[in-house]
Order: sequence, then C-alpha cells, then structure tokens
Amino acid sequence: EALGPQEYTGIKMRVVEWSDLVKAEDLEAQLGGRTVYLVAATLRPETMYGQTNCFVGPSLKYGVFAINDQEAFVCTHRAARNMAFQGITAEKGEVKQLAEIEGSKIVGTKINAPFSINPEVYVLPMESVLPDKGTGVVTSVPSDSPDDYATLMDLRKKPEYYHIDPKWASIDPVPVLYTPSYGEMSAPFLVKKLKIQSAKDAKQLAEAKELAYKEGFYSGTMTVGEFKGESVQEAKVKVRESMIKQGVGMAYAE
Ligand code: A2H
Repeated sequence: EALGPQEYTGIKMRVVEWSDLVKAEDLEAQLGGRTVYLVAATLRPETMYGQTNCFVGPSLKYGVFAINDQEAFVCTHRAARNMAFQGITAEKGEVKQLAEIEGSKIVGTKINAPFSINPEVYVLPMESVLPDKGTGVVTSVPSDSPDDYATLMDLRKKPEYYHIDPKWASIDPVPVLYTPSYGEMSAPFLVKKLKIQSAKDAKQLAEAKELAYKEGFYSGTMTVGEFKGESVQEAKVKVRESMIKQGVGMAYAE
C-alpha cells in the first residue's frame, strides 16, 4: 500500500432510478427530500469521460448518509466516517445514516455519471470491490482500467449467472486518451496481450493495472473533453478541479 495518504477524487453519481430490488417508496420516506448520489473514489479523474457503468460489491453493506440538508451519499460506513472528519459533511465528525442497502440490491440502479460521454449508466456487481478502500463504490472506465474491462466482459458473458439485465452492461468502452505503447484503449489491449481470461486472473490484472497506469500517466494524451490534446499529467489536475468547481467531485483522502 501507499506510504502517505492516498488522494482520491470522490465522484458524485446521482441516482436517476433505483433498481426494482430497492423499495424506493420506503427509502424516499427516510431521505427527507435529499438528492441521493452514489459516490465513487478514483485515482484517475481524467478518465471520467469514459465511464460506462459503476460497480458495487454485491455482498457489501452500504449506507445512505446525510451529507447536509440537500444531499445524501451512498457509500460504506467507513467512508462516511472519513468524510465526516474531512469537512465533507455539514457537521464535522458526525455521521447520520438514513438507511442501509445491500450491494446486491443497488445493482440495476440507473445513475448519472458526471463528465461521461454516456451520462446515463447502470450499477453492476464486482466481486473484487474491497470494503476497506475508498467508498466501496467504483466507477467503471473499461478503456483504461483492466479490472473494469475484465469484469465487464465477465458480466456480458454470463448475465444470468450474475443476475443482471444485459442492457445494464451494454455500453462499450469509450476511448478517452492515447498512449504510444497501447493506443487509445489501454485496458482491452493489455488484457489481450497478457492473455487475461477473466476478472479472477488477479496476478496478471495487477500487472496490467500497473502498466496501464504508468503508461497513461507518463505518456498519455487526452483525446476528448475540455483538455483534449493536453498530457494526462496536466489534465488529471485540471479535470479534478473542474469537477470540484461544478459540484460533481470532491477531494477525499484516506
Ligand atoms: B480507479 P488504490 Cl480508469 N475496491 O478509478 C477495489 N478497487 C477500488 C476500490 C475498492 N473499494 N475503490 C476504488 N477502487 C479502484 C478509475 C481507474 C482506476 C482507472 C484506471 C485505474 C484505476 C476507474 N475505475 O485504479 O489501490 C478505483 O479505480 C488503479 C490504480 O487506492 C481507483 O481508481 O491505488 C483505484 O482502484 C484505487 O486504487
């Protein structure tokens, strides 16, 4: 793990329509009129143009937490507590849980992914989501994240097995940046090159993740968005700032 604190960008993904498994009426009654967002933690804000879905751990427990009088966030209790100590909640140090939801029930929820070329995306299950990292919500960018790509391909191969509607996994990876070594789709390129068969190939995926991250960071150029033509290194900071300014992102550390 990293030595110092990890600086993430929290991405606010507004709930557009809850999955059929969530008793939306009962939940609404607990929200006090607040708008609900799934909040994902990412190290690669510059790739958010390429979000195609979002992942939650199907066997993890999530809370709906009051951030202020207008907004509520879906994340792990641990993340909500961290947020409360980072000045993200209205009352410092205080975590107010409005409801609890199992990850498996959030799957199928339609959300709005900020900055994405496909703004309406669905929540899908990912077994490898860790309960003690970030918010427990992972936004999916299959063009640049080998884990996201491998998981999306697994889900597409066996939708019945994963209890998903194929429609939820139907958005294809969207190129957002170019690298000299891997072209404009680093993750699919590396998954093929390292002969990764599924999201269970953890060792090769760790290698692919490392390669994609380094090549993107040091040699990547943006091909879409406000900072098109700029280096990934420059765009990373600027996209983050832009998301924060527009109220769809926040600094989150742990
Ligand atoms: B990244 P680090 Cl395009 N469990 O965001 C598993 N993975 C998690 C997680 C959790 N609880 N919380 C966050 N993550 C993922 C984008 C991305 C990411 C791209 C490429 C690589 C990449 C889109 N998914 O991560 O262990 C999130 O996925 C590889 C570095 O703290 C987050 O950034 O270094 C990253 O792992 C944080 O990983």
